[in-house]
Amino acid sequence: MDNEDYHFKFRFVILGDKSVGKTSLLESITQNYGKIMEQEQSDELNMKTVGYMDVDKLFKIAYWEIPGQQRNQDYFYRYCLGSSAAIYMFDVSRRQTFERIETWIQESEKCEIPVRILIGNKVDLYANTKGAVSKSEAVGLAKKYGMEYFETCSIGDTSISLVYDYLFTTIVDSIPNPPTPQSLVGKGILLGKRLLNSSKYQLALCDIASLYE
Ligand SMILES: Nc1nc2c(ncn2[C@@H]2O[C@H](COP(=O)(O)OP(=O)(O)OP(=O)(O)O)[C@@H](O)[C@H]2O)c(=O)[nH]1
Ligand SMILES: [Mg+2]
Repeated sequence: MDNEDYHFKFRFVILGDKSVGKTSLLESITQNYGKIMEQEQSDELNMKTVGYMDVDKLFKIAYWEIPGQQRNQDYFYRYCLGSSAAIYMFDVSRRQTFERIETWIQESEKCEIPVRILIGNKVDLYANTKGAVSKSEAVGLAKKYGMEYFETCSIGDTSISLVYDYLFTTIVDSIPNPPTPQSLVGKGILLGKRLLNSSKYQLALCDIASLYE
């Protein structure tokens, strides 16, 4: 597939303190949902792009993880800007990573990322950890920012599928029919050649245009 050969393209950004499990989540999702097309890793950004076929549509989905120790504000802002979804992640067994979540949310606030979720990861360590973050505390924080809350074990259990299904469905359901570039402003969703060049799409656009004649 060439760079533009898709119906829709969008990006997820994964944020949270060091060692909460962001890379593990990214690996888990990209291995299970789609085929890896591009990947690149540096001290400031870990990115993977997958091609994912859902029924008859080809999606190109980019996952950008900002490592927990990344502190360059310019880069941080640039990486978050234009994302369709933000995943804020903490480690339920380390309370300080939960306490820092509001800082991550506030630092990325001006990017106006339309879909945002909170993840409490490493729930497998929950039972053995004194002072672990309870589900009700985390749900309270998520509600404060209008987010859904998910508990995961990002080193591979089925909880990952709930996260993926929620994000994918929420974004895809927000795409109008037919999608025009104007109708997608602020959603971070791009239209690719597979859609733009299809005769069905061209016809749908003509139908809209005829409303204004
Ligand atoms: N027990 C347990 N360990 C986990 C889980 N998820 C990740 N880990 C472990 O936690 C450590 C850190 O995970 P990473 O995915 O590298 O964390 P990160 O958030 O990407 O860290 P930075 O990129 O440094 O900010 C690794 O040793 C993982 O194997 C989990 O759900 N449960
Ligand atoms: Mg990482």
